[in-house]
Amino acid sequence: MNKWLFSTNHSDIGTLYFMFGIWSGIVGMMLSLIIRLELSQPGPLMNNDQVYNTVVTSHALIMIFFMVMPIMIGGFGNWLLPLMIGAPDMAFPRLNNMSFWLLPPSLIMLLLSSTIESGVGTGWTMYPPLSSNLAHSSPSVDMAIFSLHLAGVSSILGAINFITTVINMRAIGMKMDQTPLFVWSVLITAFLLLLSLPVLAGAITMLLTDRNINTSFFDPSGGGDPILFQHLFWFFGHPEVYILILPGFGLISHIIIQESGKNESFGFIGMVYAMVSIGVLGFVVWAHHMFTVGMDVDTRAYFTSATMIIAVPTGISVFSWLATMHGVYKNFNISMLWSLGFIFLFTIGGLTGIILSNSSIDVVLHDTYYVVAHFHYVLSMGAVFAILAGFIHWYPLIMGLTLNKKWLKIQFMTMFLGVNLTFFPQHYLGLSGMPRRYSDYPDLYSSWNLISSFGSLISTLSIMLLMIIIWESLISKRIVIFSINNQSSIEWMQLTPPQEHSYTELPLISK
Ligand code: HAS
Ligand code: CU
Repeated sequence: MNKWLFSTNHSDIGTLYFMFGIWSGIVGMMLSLIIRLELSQPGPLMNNDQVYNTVVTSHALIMIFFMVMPIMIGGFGNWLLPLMIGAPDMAFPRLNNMSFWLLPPSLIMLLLSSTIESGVGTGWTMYPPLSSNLAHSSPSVDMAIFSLHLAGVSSILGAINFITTVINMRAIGMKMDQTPLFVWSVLITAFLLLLSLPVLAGAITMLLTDRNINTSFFDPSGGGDPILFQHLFWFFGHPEVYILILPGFGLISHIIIQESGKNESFGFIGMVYAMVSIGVLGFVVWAHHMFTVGMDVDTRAYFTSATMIIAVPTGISVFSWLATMHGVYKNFNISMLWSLGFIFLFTIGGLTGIILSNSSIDVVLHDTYYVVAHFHYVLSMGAVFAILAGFIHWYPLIMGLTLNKKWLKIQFMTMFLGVNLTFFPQHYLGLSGMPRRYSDYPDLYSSWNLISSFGSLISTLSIMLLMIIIWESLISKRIVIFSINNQSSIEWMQLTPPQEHSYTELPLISK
């Protein structure tokens, strides 16, 4: 008990983050099933639009703040970053413990917010006036705000910890241009967190005071402006989407380098500059989420152009991954399959992003399912594929056990099929005008919605298969031992323990 509650050890805290993220991921997945069930055919299912919107809001917030961020930054960051820079632990181990333990109360508050009247039906963007006290009069929105405060404090403290660790605790002689790409990606992500989260905290605190103590930051009748909230939110919100993907870039780079048998990425420095540019540019494009608020034409032209420029560094990353793979003709293993899936599907999501960045097109597509398709290609198939690639790739390091390869291949195939069936039709729904955050639709949209819901069932079954694969590995106890080869990459070989009790005695050389 004390080992986990008071842990100051980076890998134990990383394990806590993993377990927390996986648990939240299951909750988020169940919420998504409720959404797809409601939308599987026209007509009402739960017959309550406020509750439907609450489900949508919780799904988004849980997936973003309690699944992707804890697993990528908290889980992989804590496990891998100190190992990769040769540090004994994080710079502030007790702060690390606090970062993690702020999350469970935050998640509990978010879940409890749904039990007050009919919950937070605002969408994860929480725009006033919908989130103000007239449209949401119960304390549920206040609960969600406090939940985000806690999650924000947790992330800011984590970011301070990662930045300090990378700057001060690298092995002697390790210059920044010798620091691995995953470490770079987490460092850049930490800066994005540090600069963007306080703005979100400010915005939701202003919303809190508007709701409770009669300020009018976002209320025109008191001289305020609801558009101000959108600016503040998206000044956080757009960097946030790169926070969700950049650590994934780092994970994918490492997997591709290692599985291609190379020593380093094609264009290492280019990759670093690309990730830094994505991070910097990410702060000056936020209004592409607000093209419909009535902007003048020059502002629209600026935000369209600035947004499109991000395709350049992102393209540099994509082509560097492909170039790193060049010349490798061997059977692809499972983590490589996930990486290839990542590159292909993330690129599709990126290209629809470029389409949306055109302000005149976005006026038509904004708040339709086209946007939903775009961000699920970069998130459900970008961020989640990177997580699964990393999880399968480093599972032997983290658990000391191996997974069943044949089942993993089946699981990849079903997941690939499932997510594409779910989200590709949503492009068509969006292009023909189906709005997001609605619980019902005209018969016209039936077929694609049915296919989409069917796809979500396949993905869910695929994730359940992954849980069975993990369970199988835990009970079969196929132990691995590690050795460092002459190119200083870690290799492992598999041992089947002769007796049940002997497995814990084996030392893991690599740690
Ligand atoms: Fe996005 C909305 C534009 C990347 C996530 N995005 C969202 C939302 C989320 C999200 C969650 O401009 C919805 C938020 C909400 O709830 O309302 N996005 C972009 C652009 C990129 C981009 C230009 N998004 C991401 C990533 C995400 C993410 C990464 C998370 C992981 N996004 C938008 C816009 C909206 C938007 C609009 C608002 C829509 C609306 O109306 O609400 C870029 O970073 C993508 C760059 C990547 C590529 C692929 C690889 C590049 C190659 C180089 C060659 C390509 C070229 C382009 C030269 C481009 C291979 C040529 C163009 C062709 C069409 C062929
Ligand atoms: Cu954006």
